[in-house]
Amino acid sequence: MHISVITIFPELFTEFLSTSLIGRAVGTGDLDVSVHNLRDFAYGKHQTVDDEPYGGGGGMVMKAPPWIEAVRVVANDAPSRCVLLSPQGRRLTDSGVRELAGAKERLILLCGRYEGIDERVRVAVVDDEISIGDFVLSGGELPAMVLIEALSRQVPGVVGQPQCVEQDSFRNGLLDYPHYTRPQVVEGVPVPDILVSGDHGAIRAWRGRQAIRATWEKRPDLLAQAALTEEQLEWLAEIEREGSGYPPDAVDLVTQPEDKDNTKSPRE
Ligand code: 21W
Repeated sequence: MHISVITIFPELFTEFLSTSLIGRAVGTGDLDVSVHNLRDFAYGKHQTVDDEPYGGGGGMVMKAPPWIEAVRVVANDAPSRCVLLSPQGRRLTDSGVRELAGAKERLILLCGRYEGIDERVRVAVVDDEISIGDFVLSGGELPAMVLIEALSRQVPGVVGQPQCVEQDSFRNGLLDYPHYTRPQVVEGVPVPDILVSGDHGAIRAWRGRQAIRATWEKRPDLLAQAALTEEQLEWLAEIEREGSGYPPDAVDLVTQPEDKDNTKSPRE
């Protein structure tokens, strides 16, 4: 996978790209990320990349010509998909990540700063506009890193064991089951007996049921969307009967306005 980033803060990417999974994938050539300084495509003595907004108002707007020139040079006539990170974009999801990872072309990620980028950039070169969530950041650099990290997990060889990617939450529409490691008792809380039983069938079933329970408690909105097996539906029915009482009915969520932003605490 080939990714090119265009930003006025290329140095923000240096440590990120040399660390951990990403660094290894970049090292083996499974993933190739290049970072370009927008200022190198701005002309004039001061290589200005921003200017005052037409129509007035506060803040500065990023000028169109440096972006358009940068995308032209970086694409270099090869097929490419130009993605603008912006608060106005469609929200990034697991399926969106997989769709982008499957793209044949080079991905060119545009990271804006200031109040935004001249609208003509979008018209001229942008194929996709993506946000990482409904909260305000100061620029597209962190969102680009979020996207690169998510994409890199889809590249063969980046995540050690392929089943880790298969089992990722959201792939099956469920949250993860709880994890435990030594010591066996922490703050008076022991590891569930079943995990030290050596019964791998029982452990697999326990984890499957815990994943349903965790999703029911923390993200009932996901549960309402998930395609559950007969077995999972039975577990869900049991969990609801046992009920610690507090989570909303998963069934209610189908008809009630869902908590799209997951802002409610599990006890509400
Ligand atoms: C944030 C730029 C807010 C402009 C109306 C007029 C990229 C981002 C960004 C930024 C504004 C992403 C306003 C989640 C993000 C990003 C910088 C708008 C106020 N409203 N995903 N003016 N959140 N953010 N300024 O912020 O570039 S992806």
